[in-house]
Amino acid sequence: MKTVYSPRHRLHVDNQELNAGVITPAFELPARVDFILKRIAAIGLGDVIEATPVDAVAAAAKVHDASYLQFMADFWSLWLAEGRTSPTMPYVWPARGQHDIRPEHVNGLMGYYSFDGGGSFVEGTWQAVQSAVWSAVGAAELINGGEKAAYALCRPPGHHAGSSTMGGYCFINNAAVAAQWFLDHGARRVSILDVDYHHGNGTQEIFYRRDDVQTVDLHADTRFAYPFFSGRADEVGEGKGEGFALNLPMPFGTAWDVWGASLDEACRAIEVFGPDVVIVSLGLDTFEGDPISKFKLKREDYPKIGARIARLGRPTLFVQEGGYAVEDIGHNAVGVLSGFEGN
Ligand code: SP5
Ligand code: ZN
Repeated sequence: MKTVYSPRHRLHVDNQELNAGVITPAFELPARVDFILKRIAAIGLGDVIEATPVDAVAAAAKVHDASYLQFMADFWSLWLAEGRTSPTMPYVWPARGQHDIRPEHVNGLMGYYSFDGGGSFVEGTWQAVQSAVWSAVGAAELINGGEKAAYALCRPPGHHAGSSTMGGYCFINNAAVAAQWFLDHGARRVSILDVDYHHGNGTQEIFYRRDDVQTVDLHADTRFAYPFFSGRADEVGEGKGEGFALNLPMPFGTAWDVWGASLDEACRAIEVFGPDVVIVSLGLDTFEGDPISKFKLKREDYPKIGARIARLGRPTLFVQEGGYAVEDIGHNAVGVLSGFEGN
């Protein structure tokens, strides 16, 4: 399987996050990509191709609001204009009883275009974000060119990014951009299978009223786990999208017995939908050693994920999402991919 990635991901670095009342370095680090690339080379998974620049804004504008993309493009100059150069994150949001009105000042705009403080910006963030779209589109092109599968090693990740909101380390929803790209290049139906520990709230929101993209999501029960405000089992889509969203929440402590059974249920729903392409939002934060998550998957479980997805028998695009056990992420991510390939 070929991998597409851009070294520009590295420009998104030295981010911070607010964790239990304390500002700490973000868990989402450039080294995640290094460990994955190292493992790809170690097992000889296949070629690693540097992503070719494409018009990321044009591709993203098909699933995101233009004003949201413009805000992210402008962010660093707005920040500099305030005399600031340090990494930043949003800190104020419109909540119940307030109004959905767009402020003018950059501090307010950050909140307007986010749902949490995870949209942490540094000088190179927007360049890195665009390069992740290059990777997603480049890998999708490989599949349309006849590859049975491809891996978009995107960073920053994307599945929490909604049509006009960043958060959860995500800015542009790479998997959603790829899904729309496939639809615009011959596919009639696309399934997005999200195996990240966290509910892919952004992906679900983008496609919630649509019947051409099915979203299937395995995640920690959001009554107790981030992102808290979506991902319940009774969220099934709306309007003509009703029946095209499937949520499979699981309790803290879930290990392969239960998780694997949910994956099987997810795959059966995908078989019923009958997509032309499957996109896997590939998070590895289900791992027992993940520092921010509470599932118990083991290293040997990851190839089984790939093998089950392969049995769908569809062209498959893997898009990198979360996973914060940095030294294990290579084994776990590449475990899924090699399991898919049957070795
Ligand atoms: C793409 C992705 O996986 N995003 C995850 C974003 C999670 N952000 C909030 C997590 C807060 C977890 N706090 C854990 C503290 C551990 N000491
Ligand atoms: Zn996650």
